[in-house]
Amino acid sequence: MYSRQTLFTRSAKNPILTAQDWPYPAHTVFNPGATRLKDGTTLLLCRVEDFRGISHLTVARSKNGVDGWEIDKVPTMFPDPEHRPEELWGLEDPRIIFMPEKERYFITYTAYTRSGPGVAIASTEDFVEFEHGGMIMQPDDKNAALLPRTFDGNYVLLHRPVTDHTAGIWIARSPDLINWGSHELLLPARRGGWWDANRIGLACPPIETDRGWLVFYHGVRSNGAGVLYRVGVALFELEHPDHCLLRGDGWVFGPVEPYETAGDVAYVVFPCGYTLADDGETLNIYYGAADTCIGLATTTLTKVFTWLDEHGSTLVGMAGQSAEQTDLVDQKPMY
Ligand code: BMA
Repeated sequence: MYSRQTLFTRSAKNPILTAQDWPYPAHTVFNPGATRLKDGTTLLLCRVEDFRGISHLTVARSKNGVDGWEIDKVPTMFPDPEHRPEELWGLEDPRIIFMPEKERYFITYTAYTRSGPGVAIASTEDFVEFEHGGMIMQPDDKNAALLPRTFDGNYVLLHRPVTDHTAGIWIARSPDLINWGSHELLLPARRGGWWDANRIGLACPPIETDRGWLVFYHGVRSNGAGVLYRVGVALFELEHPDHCLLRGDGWVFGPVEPYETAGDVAYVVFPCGYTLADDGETLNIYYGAADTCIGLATTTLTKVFTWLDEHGSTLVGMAGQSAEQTDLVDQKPMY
């Protein structure tokens, strides 16, 4: 049995990256997308906030994914509102996936437009040259990632529009990565006093495992002091990613350490990327801490599934369930 306290191990080097490590002036670095390149190098695409308050994205590479980071000397993806008006107020919170059939990495990121945040897409082979695909989801929308393959000829995107004052995770499909439709609510925020009531969003891109797509998501709790961002987990069917198999009840990771509880936005852990080690088991989660620096937390797939089997429910707050079902079931205490 794994408790929330032992499920993840924070790196002894945390925070693994801060603005002080940057080769050029930066206010904060946080919320990185992550991937492993073919040679095993860990690549983080970090959100860097400058002294205007506008964010861009910069690549950091490391052989072991923990230290020895080589950071691009200049911003890697910088807003270019003259050619891409959607990037007026910056680029934020990237998610990276590798699409084998296109042999390219796809990056979905928040483009901060005059009308609010929306989802934009870009692709690359080498994180040097990028092909920009423009906005794929209009404001207010964020926290999007593609699945790395097609289903019945369609690409699949998970994203988080704001609807009727709540925010949940939706699924959309596209034959060409340009036109998106067949929209469905995939995982709603719970209600009432839950840690993930009213506002949730995708954290890392979905992780393909033998048992299905493992989806880490963040839940936002508003309280008198501000907000509290924590991370939960759910599992979706491999061939039918719109079908939720299990949803964890409590959160699995939350702000505890000083660099997570103090900073520009206190009490925030915000993962946008993961890497899987060569053993196919060890899972590294890269996260923004307090909107100020970057942390690394490690677990294994076995630990997460053990936890999910113990704490997961098929009935709490899934799409298609009535309010009565979501409110009344599973009234067991959580430790
Ligand atoms: C969310 C996003 C994240 C940020 C978080 C906490 O809405 O904007 O970029 O880390 O809030 O401030």
